[in-house]
Amino acid sequence: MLEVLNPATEEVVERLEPATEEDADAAVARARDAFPKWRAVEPSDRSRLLRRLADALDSERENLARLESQNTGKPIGDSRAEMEMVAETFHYYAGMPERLLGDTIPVSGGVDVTFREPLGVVALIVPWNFPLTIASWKMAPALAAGNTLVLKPAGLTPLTALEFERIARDAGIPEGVVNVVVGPGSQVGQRFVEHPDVAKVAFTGSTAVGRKIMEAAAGTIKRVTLELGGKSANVVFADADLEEAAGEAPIAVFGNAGQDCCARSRILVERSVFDDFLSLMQPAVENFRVGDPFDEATEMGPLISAEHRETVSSYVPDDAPVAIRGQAPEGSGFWYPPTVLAPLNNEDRAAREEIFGPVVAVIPFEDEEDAIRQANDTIYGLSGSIWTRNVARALRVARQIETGVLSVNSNTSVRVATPFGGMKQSGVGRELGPHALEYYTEIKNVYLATEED
Ligand code: TAP
Repeated sequence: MLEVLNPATEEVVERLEPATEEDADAAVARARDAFPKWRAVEPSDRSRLLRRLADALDSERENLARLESQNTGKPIGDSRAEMEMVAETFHYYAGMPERLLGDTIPVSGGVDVTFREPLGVVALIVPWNFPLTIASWKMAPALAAGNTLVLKPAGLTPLTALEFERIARDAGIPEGVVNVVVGPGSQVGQRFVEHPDVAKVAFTGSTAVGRKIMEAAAGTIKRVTLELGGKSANVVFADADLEEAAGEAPIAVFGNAGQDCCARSRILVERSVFDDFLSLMQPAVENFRVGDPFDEATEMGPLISAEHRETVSSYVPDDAPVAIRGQAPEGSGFWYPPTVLAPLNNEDRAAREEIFGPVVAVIPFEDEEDAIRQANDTIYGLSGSIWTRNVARALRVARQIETGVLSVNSNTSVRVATPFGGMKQSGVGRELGPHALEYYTEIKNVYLATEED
């Protein structure tokens, strides 16, 4: 029996029978049967159904947010913002079925046109850190393009995905189009990746599992998109608004208790302002409000599990240079305090590996060239920030940092209308914006001869 916990209290909130490989096969069969009917739904009708689903998600936002906070321990304010994004994502892609445009290409002797065809059954495998949000980034474009889907949430956080399946059914999405299967990744997830009737796998999770998925998908030449780990740099130049950069830096890495692929977990600071930056950051870290996810003032909840807390702690051995430490509750719950390690070297383990917890490495740099070199000295390339008042430098540096998304004088990474995804070992493909549709469709070229023989 799968016991679903509340990580803030360690209480069991739900017991579920985990699915088996046979259940995975049955879900793929339902999705395969539903595919010809779903792709044949007129684009305007598919739009209408997705809009109805988006409206239903809007009206269930509070219910979903409370469930997400209970299952992940994230602050209720964060969950509300996430559920707003889930509904917005469906509203955005509801407009897409009638906008899947093709080309007309000038050729001799006839007419040449392209179509964007759906792929078929797509398997979506998602992690526990933003359970329904990341699932929505995959489900909405997949459905808008005419695919049917099987969704495997993480075993630790299946509750909002199951609720989503009910909401989709009630909103009139036809039987078999959306299939949620809760079971272990090594069985259910693996089965989806190898299944001959699955056309594509869209995965978000660790780089280690991403590698396995890419390998296993080779057997059936499946399309694969991967959103993987990160070790993003927050680059602070001496000419930045230091107070703002230092005040914002904690939320950029302690938000979601650091369990965020976009966490700015390396702060690179120009050496001439290194000490000033740390002094300015200190009160923001010490006052970071860690505690009850249902207290409206809370900024950070617990980690997801006891096992994960062990992993995070291993990056802060007794002799680690802890420069600043925040507060965390004691007693039940998988708590860990916000922790700043400084000064660190970019070669140190805590600066190289994705910790996925509230631990940040602060590293000095000498000049622009050194900042770019250190920012790029990682296997990852997902997100990052640049803090400077010099616009020309901001653009120059942004073009040279090897990441899929970057922000200047801001910590944001994700918007519904803009492409999101990683370079290097942070992944393959893009989610969100119109770009995501490229990854849920295949281009078909049709030539029609018009000249008489
Ligand atoms: P993983 O351990 O990689 O798990 C992700 C999902 O894959 C879970 O549903 C898991 O199932 C499943 N899975 C595990 N082994 C599998 C296999 N052999 N075949 C198919 N599926 C398998 O990641 P996590 O610990 O949940 O999440 C943290 C990681 O996700 C971090 O590295 C983080 O950076 C990354 N992440 C990346 C992004 C983006 S957008 N780049 C966003 C969020 C998170 P079970 O857990 O149920 O067994």
